[in-house]
Amino acid sequence: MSDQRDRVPPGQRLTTGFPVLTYGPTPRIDTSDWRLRVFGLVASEREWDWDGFLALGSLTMTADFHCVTTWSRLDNHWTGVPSSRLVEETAVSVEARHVMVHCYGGYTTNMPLEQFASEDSMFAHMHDGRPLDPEHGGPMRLVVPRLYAWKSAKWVSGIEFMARDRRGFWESNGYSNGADPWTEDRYS
Ligand SMILES: Nc1nc2c(c(=O)[nH]1)N[C@H]1C(S)=C(S)[C@@H](COP(=O)(O)O)O[C@H]1N2
Ligand SMILES: [Mo]
Repeated sequence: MSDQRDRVPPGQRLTTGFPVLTYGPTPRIDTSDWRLRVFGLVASEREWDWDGFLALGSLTMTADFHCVTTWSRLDNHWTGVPSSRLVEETAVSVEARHVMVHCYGGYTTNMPLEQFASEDSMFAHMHDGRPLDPEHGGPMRLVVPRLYAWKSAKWVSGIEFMARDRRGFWESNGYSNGADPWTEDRYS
């Protein structure tokens, strides 16, 4: 196992708690009402319901979580569907290079398709062995451990594939577009 210090990006401090960072109210979505819509540069739009989406295959990954406000939480156990599975199941146009993630409540965040589909990126419905609390994005959130946590969209409702980049909520309100914690790409 690598030294814990090697896993804390510059300017970050460790927390063992799990702070809640939300802009605006917490949406409450029952799993029976939950839908995930896939649209944009795809051969045909698609919508998954809860059971259909989980049938893509759930697994548990361990990942660190770095918030731009300087707290990091190591060794989170996330259970859910790898983002790469969604990409495999979708006829994505070869022109698609970027993704916009849409959420219940209106939050958005953007990232390159490559980051979205990276091997440690996933749709998580459990954290540390328990169903994800609404405050932390339950019933389903995105987790993109390689980027600052504002890219880990809570209450995810849609994935839009795009040829050109567009900025999401925080990316249009002072945070960086790239969000690499290792280069401290925090603000723009
Ligand atoms: N929909 C939505 N997703 C969101 C946010 C938000 O306000 N709305 N906040 C982001 C930010 S800034 C961070 S640090 C993480 C925090 O996740 P947590 O509240 O589970 O710790 O969620 C991200 N995802
Ligand atoms: Mo954050």
